[in-house]
Amino acid sequence: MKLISNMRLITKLFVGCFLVACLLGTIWLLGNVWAVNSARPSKNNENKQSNPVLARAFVHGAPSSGIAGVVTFRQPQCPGCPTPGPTAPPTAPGFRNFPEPTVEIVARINGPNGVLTPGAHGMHIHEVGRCELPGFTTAGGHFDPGPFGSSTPVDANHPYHTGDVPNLIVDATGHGFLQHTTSRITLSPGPLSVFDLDGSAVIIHLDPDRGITGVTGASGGARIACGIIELVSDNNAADDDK
Ligand SMILES: [Cu+2]
Repeated sequence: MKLISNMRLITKLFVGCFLVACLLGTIWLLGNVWAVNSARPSKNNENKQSNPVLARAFVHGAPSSGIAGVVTFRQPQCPGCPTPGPTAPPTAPGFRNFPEPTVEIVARINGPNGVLTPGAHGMHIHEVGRCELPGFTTAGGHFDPGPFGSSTPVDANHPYHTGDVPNLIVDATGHGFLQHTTSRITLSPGPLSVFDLDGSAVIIHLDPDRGITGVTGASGGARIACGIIELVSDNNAADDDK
């Protein structure tokens, strides 16, 4: 009789321990699932932080020139940039910091040998998104919203315009290439955005940009190709051009 009683007690203890172990295991499992889900950013946040802002310009010379190509612009989202807001001491209540995203520019421009000659060609972002012949003068001067803000005469603030970038380098077979990263412009809205009221354009020049101030023609001379900068809504479409 005593043996049976002991057996029942042992069985009860065993079942009790088993139930407690199951309960603790379930709590541990639920805790881990919650922790993993909390650490994973939601799909919306992920896209918001990783999707760059993209733009491109299809560049063409005069119809008979054979010059054509594309310039892509890529501005990573800037979650770490300072948020615009009052940061100055009380003596300057209007002062604000602006985010400083960078924009990667990749240009691939091709042309017949002898037209797009081997060597350096001035390339800039110009202040108006219009490319009309003859001479593409409708693109205006170099994009330069500030702080100096002087596109005319071009030599006065060159090579410090906001839209000044290094030369396009053309090889012996007529393939021109430039890769450059700048913090002078933005694709997103703001005081340095290339998407202001009249837009912006890329101009390729006949001669090299000598990168000096106050010398007429030193920024590249005649304009041989032009492309209007357009925002790209489909990220994949811009990737195809890279
Ligand atoms: Cu120019």
